[in-house]
Amino acid sequence: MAIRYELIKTCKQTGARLGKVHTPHGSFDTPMFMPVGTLATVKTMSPEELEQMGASIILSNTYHLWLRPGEDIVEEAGGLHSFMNWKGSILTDSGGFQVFSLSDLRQIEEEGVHFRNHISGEKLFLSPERAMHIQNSLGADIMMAFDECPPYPAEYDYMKKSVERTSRWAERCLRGHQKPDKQGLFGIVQGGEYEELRKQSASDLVSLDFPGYAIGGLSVGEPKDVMNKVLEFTTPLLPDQKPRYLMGVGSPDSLIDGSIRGVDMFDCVLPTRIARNGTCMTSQGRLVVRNAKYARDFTPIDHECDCYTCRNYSRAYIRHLVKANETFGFRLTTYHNLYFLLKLMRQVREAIREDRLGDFREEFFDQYGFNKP
Ligand code: PRF
Ligand code: ZN
Repeated sequence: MAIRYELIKTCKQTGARLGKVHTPHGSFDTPMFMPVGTLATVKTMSPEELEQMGASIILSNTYHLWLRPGEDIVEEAGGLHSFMNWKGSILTDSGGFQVFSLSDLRQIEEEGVHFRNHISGEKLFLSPERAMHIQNSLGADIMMAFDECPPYPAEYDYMKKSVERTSRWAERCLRGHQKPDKQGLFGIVQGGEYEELRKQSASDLVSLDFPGYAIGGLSVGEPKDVMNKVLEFTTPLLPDQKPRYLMGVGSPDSLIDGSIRGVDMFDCVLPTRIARNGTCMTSQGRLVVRNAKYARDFTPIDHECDCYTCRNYSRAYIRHLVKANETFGFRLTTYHNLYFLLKLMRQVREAIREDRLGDFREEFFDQYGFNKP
């Protein structure tokens, strides 16, 4: 088995899990946030910088690397780790979600999905077998099953058909996976907001015995309380001894609320994407550094932060760089945002260890401004 999960303890105050995931490229502590490196790079960051800020696992995308440069080139380089010079763990998403969110003219059939390349317009086809073949070539430590992530809201009858197809696809993924000793394949629970369908999906996938499980189909436009409810009834359906990954979620409040509901892994483009338009996450809430009020503000982005950016540069300087479209400005905001979330997860783990994640949540939400009316 390529992936092993070690449950260290649960928080007495909240039930959140402290654990460790062991992969062929090292171990990482959970709950953990995974920076997103869609095209085999976490935009503007070097692997050394990622390592220095405390990242131990990053995410990349089957769909994008298949289209360019092509998985055969990555394989010829010796796999994604050596291609991009990242020594830590890597997880690749299967392409399912990206096909649904990026391409037009898609047509879903039992066999797979027909769609058009979002760059060239060329006609393409992705199936469970192809997604496995590509991910085996990329060689990430964790690969994801090929699933359908329906939009929110979706009718119960459509969702039921979709969940059943996703379960059949999951079985095909397991059969198509060529390197189970080197790469762990996670199943993805779907079912939207419907408890019955989440139950069906989880029970189908758990019976297939994946080394880990993801919860998909959330953060697709539903209100936060819906996401929290779905997590509350979904995580107890998953085995205690396997890691759980909530896909595409990375706002600070959701990282805490997901951890409280038993989630171990998260990823999101949010910190890196907003950094590139000059928005920073801080202990006092979001800060838009482009704002005129920072023109003569020579204090750091976040006075509570000890990252490279905050130790060395001012809001005024970063504002100037970002407004002038200088690459270094985007590097500084990206570094800070990723550091902020990785540090938040360290604090979450520490709070679980000390059985006080509920108290930590209250303090953090008060400061960040989530508790304001
Ligand atoms: N499925 C896959 N990738 C995903 C999702 C999903 O449901 C989501 C949903 N937020 C993000 N990324 N395969
Ligand atoms: Zn900082």
